[in-house]
Amino acid sequence: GRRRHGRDDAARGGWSDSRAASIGSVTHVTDVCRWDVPGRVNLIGEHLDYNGGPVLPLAIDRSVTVKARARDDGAVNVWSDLPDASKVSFATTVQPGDVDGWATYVAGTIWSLAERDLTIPGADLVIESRLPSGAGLSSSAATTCGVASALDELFGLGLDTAEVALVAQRAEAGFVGAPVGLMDQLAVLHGTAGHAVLIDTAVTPHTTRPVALGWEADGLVLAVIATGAHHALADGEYAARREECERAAAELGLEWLAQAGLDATVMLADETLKARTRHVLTETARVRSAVTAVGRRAWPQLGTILTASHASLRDDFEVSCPELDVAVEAALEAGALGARMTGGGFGGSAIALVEPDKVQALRERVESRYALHQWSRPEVFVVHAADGAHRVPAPGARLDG
Ligand code: GAF
Repeated sequence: GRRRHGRDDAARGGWSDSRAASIGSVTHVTDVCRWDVPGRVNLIGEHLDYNGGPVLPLAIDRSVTVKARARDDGAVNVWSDLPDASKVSFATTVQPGDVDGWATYVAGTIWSLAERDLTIPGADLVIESRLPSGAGLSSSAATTCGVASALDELFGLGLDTAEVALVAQRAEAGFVGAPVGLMDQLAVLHGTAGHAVLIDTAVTPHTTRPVALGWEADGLVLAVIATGAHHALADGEYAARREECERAAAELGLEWLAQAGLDATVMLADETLKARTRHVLTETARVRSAVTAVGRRAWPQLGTILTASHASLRDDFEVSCPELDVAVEAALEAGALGARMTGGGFGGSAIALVEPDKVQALRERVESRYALHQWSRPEVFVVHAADGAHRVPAPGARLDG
């Protein structure tokens, strides 16, 4: 990978027992380290990362910082600056179900490393977040990738970026219980300032390519509308969508649903599977059109594509909710070129491509529509495409190389 985690290749080797053993004897390269990992918004390509389709997320300029210090007593202590979060402690041999709440993502990452025979000797961790949590901006991927990156550096685990992403994904799937794809992890690891990350999820390992975003030079910004809504059904429904897509692909005799031809919907009898497949196929086409529109700086066209994506997620994939629909409608009424929900759905955030001098009108419009419904006040802010995960020199840290 472009960015090496831990030590150089000579010190790496495979996932061998001998390496696991060397971790037990604490061959760490630093005592203290600090990693900064951004959140993400997905520009387009929703619910495609587990269907072998293309996705186009960007890392944003709001991040999670993970500070880590090595221990050698088999204990992990975690502090966070989240409101009401008190210190959480557990053993490095933590198992699913042992920890709940905000620290699940941290414990899950340590469990996920152990599942790879990388049981750490112990750590003190501090998680500081400038990402609204539960806003669908991937504070979870930022946390899991940040913890994995920091522990990799502390103990010289030799993980490359692709392995960090897999460790983080397994933490969510096997410990937290959300069977997510790899989009969020790859976005927060591979993002670069001013670019989105085009990810091809049809190939293993997924390939990534930066796509330059020129809208700011042309007088536009990307606004986020954090709805504040988080519908409890989200996790069960996410797994249900995955399962429906797998069923549709199996009926069509395909490995990935995104590979289906345009006639696929005709070949499926079940109306629900037809609609899910229609979303996957039209969304796949929209990602390709969006990449072309971005390349040509055809912003009104990009806006139209974003709004069409929302309609498809609302009507065919059925993962939107009233708060997201109203946010999108209000953004369009305020003059946005396009708007859509972003991320898994059932709450979280919407994005809108809009002129900077219309952002305030957009905010007011969304707020007044929300007030009418007696929903809590949404947060509207502009985001810029930012660099992915990176280490920050920590004061007092002994850094090698
Ligand atoms: C969530 C998941 F974590 C991603 O993997 C992706 O499937 C997304 O929902 C939907 O596009 O963010």
